[in-house]
Amino acid sequence: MRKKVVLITGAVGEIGQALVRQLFDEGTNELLTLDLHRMPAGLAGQSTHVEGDILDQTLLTRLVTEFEVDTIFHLAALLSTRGEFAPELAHKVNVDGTLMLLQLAAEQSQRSDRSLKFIFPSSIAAYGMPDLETKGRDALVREWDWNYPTTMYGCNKLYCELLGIYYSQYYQQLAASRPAMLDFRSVRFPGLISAFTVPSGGTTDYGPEMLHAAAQGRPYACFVRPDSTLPFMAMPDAIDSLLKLAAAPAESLSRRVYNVTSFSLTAAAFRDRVLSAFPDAQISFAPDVKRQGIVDSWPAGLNDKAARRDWGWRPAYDVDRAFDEYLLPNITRRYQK
Ligand code: NAD
Ligand code: AKB
Repeated sequence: MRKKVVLITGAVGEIGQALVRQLFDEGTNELLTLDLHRMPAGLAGQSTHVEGDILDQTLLTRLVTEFEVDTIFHLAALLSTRGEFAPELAHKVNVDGTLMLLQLAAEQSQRSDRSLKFIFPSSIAAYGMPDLETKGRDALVREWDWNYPTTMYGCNKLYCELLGIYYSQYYQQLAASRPAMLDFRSVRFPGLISAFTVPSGGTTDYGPEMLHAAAQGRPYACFVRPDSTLPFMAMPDAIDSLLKLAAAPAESLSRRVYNVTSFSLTAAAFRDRVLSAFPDAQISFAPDVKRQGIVDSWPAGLNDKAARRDWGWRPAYDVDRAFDEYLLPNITRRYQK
């Protein structure tokens, strides 16, 4: 008999590491993880880890022959800044990789006659605000507003959301009889901030980078203007939202893609919070016109009413709690060691 598992792709990344830790701590020990890289020492042994590429069809086929996949958290991706330097590669990993996994999940659902859950983290990158005036005026965008991304990554996310809906609702729609379809669910995340890992390749990275640099006593030149505003969320809330959405009864869901957010703040307010904890930190602003353009196209805040109503989403960490109880104490301890 095949072993039943939860599959996490991109498991060595920031969200992946936090998700593996959380699921393992909750006692979900049947975890199958896949990433280009090996698991860091602290997480080794918490999952069956496979070092490999999600674009490797032979590998994916072997995995579903060996394991009965119950739920997929598909995290593997190239993020927004990296995607602008390698747009075709980003498309391959972000779109082709997702398509392959969706097809495989759809086939598994049909074979076992049971809806396999496919959880997909989308992003504020799926939005594209036309100008700063509109961004200032429309401070809480809804899921269907401004779906005009300006990055390859944002285009990939928006299209993959649609592919997920297609595979859940319309795949093989002309066939005589249609067995179980996969159950695709997605959250659109703001910028995430972890106390335990440092991001790379994203455009919201200036927030966490500023914080981690200050805690290490390193100077930091922020690549956006002080007035740049984006929504953010502490990593424990991001993990909570993925698990809550995965656990929600299907009949309570009125959509397949949900905004989730916690707090919005300017880069200057971010710096002030960092300075209040690390008064000697050297933080300057040296905006990079191109990355600034991406940040300006992303909304200042998200309307997450649908997630709150349908599956009880509520962030546990508002801005004060995120900094005072999660980020600052853990980051300080991390670099004191
Ligand atoms: P990350 O860059 O830290 O992790 C991504 C992981 O995917 C890396 O470990 C990388 O090795 C792996 N990966 C890349 N290409 C791969 C391939 N071809 N095969 C196998 N593994 C591959 O990113 P993250 O912050 O952990 O993000 C995880 C997911 O959440 C991504 O889909 C990202 O788009 C999404 N997301 C993240 C944020 C954020 O602020 N961190 C916000 C919105 C959405
Ligand atoms: C990025 O900046 O690319 C990510 C995201 C918001 O999706 N952090």
